[in-house]
Formats: sequence, structure tokens, C-alpha cells
Amino acid sequence: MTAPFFLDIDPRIAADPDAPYCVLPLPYERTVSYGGGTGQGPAAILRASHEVEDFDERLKRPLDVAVQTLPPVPFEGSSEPEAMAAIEQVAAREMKRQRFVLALGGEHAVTPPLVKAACKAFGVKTVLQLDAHADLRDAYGGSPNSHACAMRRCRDLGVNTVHVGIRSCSAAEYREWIEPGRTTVFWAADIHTDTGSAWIDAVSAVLTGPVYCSIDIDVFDPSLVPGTGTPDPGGLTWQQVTRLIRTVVRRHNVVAADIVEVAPIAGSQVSEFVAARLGARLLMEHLHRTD
Ligand SMILES: [Mn+2]
Repeated sequence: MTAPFFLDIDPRIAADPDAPYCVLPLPYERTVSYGGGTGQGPAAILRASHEVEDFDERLKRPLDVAVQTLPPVPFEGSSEPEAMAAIEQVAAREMKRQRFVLALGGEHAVTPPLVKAACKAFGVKTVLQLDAHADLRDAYGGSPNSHACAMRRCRDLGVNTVHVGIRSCSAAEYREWIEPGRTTVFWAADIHTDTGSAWIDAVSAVLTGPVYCSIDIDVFDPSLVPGTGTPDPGGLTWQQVTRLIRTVVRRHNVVAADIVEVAPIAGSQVSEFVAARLGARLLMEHLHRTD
């Protein structure tokens, strides 16, 4: 069996090192605090992606994105700092050529090294985080590289962070970051009270410079995506998330993205399929952003 690649496209395009888009599988699972399985996420998303239709019903056009699938980064036997360095190195190699990298996790700990590479290659100014959790802890479970610290490590890089869909944070995260306005949070509860698109305009208004988009799959409600490390009730819908992405890629220079924290559940395919569909939609919206 050949290694799975993203979307049911021409295998020659999936192997083309000059395709403008690339998918980077990151089966990293190290600092899990609750449910496990994120190490299986990338392979499950790639398999599920072959069930995504060859026609984008929102854009009303064939799935025509040219995307190479890179080999997964191997993490066996590497320390946390070594794993972070390996991710940054591969991402930097691709971004240096101005390619759009869509990374597939793996736990959210993979994001800071991706953002670091994107800062060097594109001068990223803002990380747009879609997530149930703020991920602003300085350390968690004894590690500064925990999934629960992903946005805090991005702040260390000097970029702004904008958090969308949040419904869980610690008292310290709230007191130190959110209450004093050091970062901008769009709470899931507030998004749900807005039946129009004012909240999307409000998110768009606070984004500056080149944008890196980090999507923790737990931003979705667990009734849609149960297969994730830390499911949290009250999450966003498919329409809310994809409408936001459509607006953001059209109004801002989104240069790279990740979809993380998919933890497949045996006997169910919905979580990885939603992730695959989201990846396809994101790349298609980006490719056709000026149409
Ligand atoms: Mn997260």
C-alpha cells in the first residue's frame, strides 16, 4: 500500500515538490493531559480525505488545489526540544520557498515551531487560534512545550494572538492575559448569540499583518467532533468556522495553517472526516480567495 496522501487527487500532484500547497503530517503525541490518540490523527485525516468530494459545493467548482503531501515527521526517540526543532526545520524548508504549509497534528504543541518558521519566512504578525481552550499557560504538566501552552509560546515569539471559540481557560490565564486585554478572546458563548456576521467582522478587524491560522479541532462542538483530546461543550458549528475562514482568507494574508488535536475514535470516522473536509475547504478558499 502506498503512503496515504491528502485528497483523492492525481498521485503525481500529491508527490509534486513544486505544488504551491503542501500538507505536513505531524503525528506528535507527548504531553497529552486527558484523552490520547492524537498521534494517530494525521494518518486518519489523510485516509478520510479520500472520501471528500471532488467538487466544492460552497465555491461551486472542482477541487482543483495542487497540494503535495510530505512524509510525516518522525518523532520516535526524540526529546521535546528535539521534536520542536525538527518541526521548525521541515516547515522552514518549505516556507522558505513561499509555499503554503497546512500541518496536520498531532497535539497542539506542534504549533509554536510552525509559527516560528512562518515568522522568519513571511513575517507573521498574528496567530488566529480557533480553539476551545486559550492555551496561554506558561507551563503545564511540568512542560513549557505542552499543548496547553501553545499560544503562550507563540506570544514568546513576539506575535499577537487572537483566540476564537474559547470556552475554557484557567483563572490565571484570565487574570494575566484576558482581563487586562493583553490578548483578544472571542468567547464561544458570545459568538452563539450573534446570528449574523458581526462577530466575523470583529475578528477580522483585530487581525494585522501576515496571519498564521491554527485550528484546534476542539473548536467544534463535541456533538460534531467527539474525537479530540479534550472535548468541551458549547463549541462552534461547521458553518460558523467555515464562514470565518472564508472571510479571513479574503481580507488578510493567511500564509500557513494547522489542524491539530484530532484523536480518532475506533468505529467512528466523523472527527477525521470533518478535519479532512476543513483542510480541503481552507485550501480551496485560499486558492480562490480573489475570485
Ligand atoms: Mn489547543
